[in-house]
Amino acid sequence: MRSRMLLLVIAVALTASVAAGVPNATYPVSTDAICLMATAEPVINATSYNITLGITRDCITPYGFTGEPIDVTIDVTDDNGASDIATVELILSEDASISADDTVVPLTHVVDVDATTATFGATWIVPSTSGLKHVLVNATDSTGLSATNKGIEVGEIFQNPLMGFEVKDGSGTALTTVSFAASAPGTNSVASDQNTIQITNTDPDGVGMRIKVSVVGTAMTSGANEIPVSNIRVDDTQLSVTPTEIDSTIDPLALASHNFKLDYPAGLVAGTYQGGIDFEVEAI
Ligand SMILES: [Ca+2]
Ligand SMILES: [Ca+2]
Repeated sequence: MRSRMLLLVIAVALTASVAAGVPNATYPVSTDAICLMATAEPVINATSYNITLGITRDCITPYGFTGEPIDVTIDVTDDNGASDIATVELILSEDASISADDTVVPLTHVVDVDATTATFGATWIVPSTSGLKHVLVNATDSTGLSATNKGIEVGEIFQNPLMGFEVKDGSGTALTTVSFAASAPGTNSVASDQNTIQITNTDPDGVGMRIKVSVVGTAMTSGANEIPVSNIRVDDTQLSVTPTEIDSTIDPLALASHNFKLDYPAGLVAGTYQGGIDFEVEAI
């Protein structure tokens, strides 16, 4: 103890001797402080929730089909610092509360927003199950504290919604046949007896699904004779043996009207000609 005191005195004496002979002197002293912050729970910033469908679609409820990716991000704040946030999870639940049968999607750190907030995200692949899922969020920090608003619902996702449509004839009966009035060879633009054909997008799950409609046709044959498929038109679009789009968009619960027409080829042999048409409907 005595020797340490002695060393101190020598040190001060040396400092004083360096300052001697100059008009200004600096005497450095270090500072320190410990800021004690109470342990704080994470807070989920529900309004920051963002969902991006792998296949962009207009919709009321975000939806996807099996195998499609859906990207989600959300911000979480912790007053102990963004690095104190330990886990962030998306919980997909049939009801509005967290339970054992829910699907848990771990989110990973994407970027720090500021000292206390970070963005977390994941790409989730739509599984083969169907139905509406509530999207809940949970977060914990390094001390195991759960978010103050653990389980908050930030949105909904519909997995594999039903696509629904009706094809009816002009009198509102389900369409089974498209027939054309008996005509002489070379008669063009013979309207179908079933016009105007009506296609309704029924959107059974109410997700706001829009649909696109294409038609595939076959030649109409009578024995060895045929009317080429390209002689059939929907509105002004010639059909073919591959899908031909006849309606690029039918809004949910909307009805679209289309007219089938046939050009009887010149020189066609008399007979009853039969073929087939498939309506192909796709969610867009
Ligand atoms: Ca904390
Ligand atoms: Ca649940």
